[in-house]
Amino acid sequence: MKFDVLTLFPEMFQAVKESVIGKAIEKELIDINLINIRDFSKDKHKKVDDTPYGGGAGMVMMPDVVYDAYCSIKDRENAKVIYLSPQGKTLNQQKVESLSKEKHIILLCGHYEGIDQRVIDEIVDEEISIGDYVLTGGELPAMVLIDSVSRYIEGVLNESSIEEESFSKGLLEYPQYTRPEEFLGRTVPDVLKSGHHQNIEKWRKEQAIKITGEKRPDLLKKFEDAE
Ligand code: 4FV
Repeated sequence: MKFDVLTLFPEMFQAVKESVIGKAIEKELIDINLINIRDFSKDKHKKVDDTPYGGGAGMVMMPDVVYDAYCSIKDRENAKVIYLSPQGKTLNQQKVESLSKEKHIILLCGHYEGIDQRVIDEIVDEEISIGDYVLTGGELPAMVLIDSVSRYIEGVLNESSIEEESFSKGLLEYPQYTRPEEFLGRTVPDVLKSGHHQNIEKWRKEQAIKITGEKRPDLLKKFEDAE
């Protein structure tokens, strides 16, 4: 999986190059290529934004600078171009799983009040939001997408952990425990120490349904409707 990222703050992406994703990059299972949009400003002051037509607060990213940065990406035609914005469909596990089947994704990160609509209309295939709140830029949403999608790439995680994890079955995760056996007077549920795998499986499913019902009844309804 190849990610090309169009951003004004490439240094922010160091965060996504740690731990599991970092190892996946080393193993060349995923490739993250960062393109600094400011490098494509023809202005001597490297200007990338300007005041909005029609007035109003804030600045807007200029279409030509963004477009030139986009045109620097080889084989961009076969890539899926995603603009991270509050106007997009909200990212969820199903969307993550379907994106993980793409070979090449280009992520466009906005800043300020956003990007001139004309370049969005010209190059963007899909808008995705990570939630109904306003951030200072699209970089964090882009990293959320890279992290969540990369976990589905063959070899990034061991198979079982993907199958097992929450949301992939539509339910929240069951509670987890590890040593020490006693902590602040709190113990581990006996069934988990029983070695009886069917009983453990049964307890975990019951817990996942109970917790989903308590914390996300909307998800439980979807799960039961799908059952
Ligand atoms: C956002 C979100 C988000 C809006 C203006 C960047 C900011 C600024 N992106 N999910 N929520 N973007 O708030 O994806 O340009």
